[in-house]
Amino acid sequence: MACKRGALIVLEGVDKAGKTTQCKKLVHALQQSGCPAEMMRFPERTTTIGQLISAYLENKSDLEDHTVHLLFSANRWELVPLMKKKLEQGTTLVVDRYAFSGVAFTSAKPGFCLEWCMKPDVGLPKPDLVMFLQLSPAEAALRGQFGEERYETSVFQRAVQQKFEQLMKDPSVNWRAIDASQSVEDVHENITTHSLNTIDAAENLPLGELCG
Ligand code: 2DT
Repeated sequence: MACKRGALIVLEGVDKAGKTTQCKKLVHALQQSGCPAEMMRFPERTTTIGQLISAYLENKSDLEDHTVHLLFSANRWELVPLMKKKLEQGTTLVVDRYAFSGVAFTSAKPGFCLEWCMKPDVGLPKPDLVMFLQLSPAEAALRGQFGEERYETSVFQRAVQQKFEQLMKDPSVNWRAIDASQSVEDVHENITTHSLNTIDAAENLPLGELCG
């Protein structure tokens, strides 16, 4: 009998919302409950393309805005064969940022529209669930200073948040808003419940593709 596929679960949100912590906790909880799960993140900085992106984010290099957008997308495409293989083998993938960050961050720059930004990611594996960790700019500020990387300013993060809000209106994507102002454990419980439901449902559904 063919094995049931894993689910593609994405966590998105602005900086300081706790995405990485929650991804790690979710993978651990799923594994503990006997469900094969692995974490991935985008950008995946270890590949050749990922290294170009990493240097850009660390302000060690400058790249033209369209170019870097396409590199972020290429970084996802280069991992698609691996993602599909794992999902087919029954492993659930918990992904820290995906195409939605790509669109939200680039379209927050002047001169970019959502439509153009979405095009390069059309056809990527579609997540079975995208959880958006919601945190107001005021609450984010209480969690400490932003880091040193490009994009880590409160003005830019506010613009990104607005773009995410626009993206969340897309009914073709299974969005769930998660209140990230709760305690780490409460957020974790909430996320785990949604994920387990999604993993059950995804077993019987084909993997979709992102549309424009
Ligand atoms: P972290 O490694 O701290 O998550 O920061 N970004 C991410 C984009 O601009 N486009 C993308 O496609 C993706 C996935 C968000 C990575 C930074 O890169 C931004 C923050």
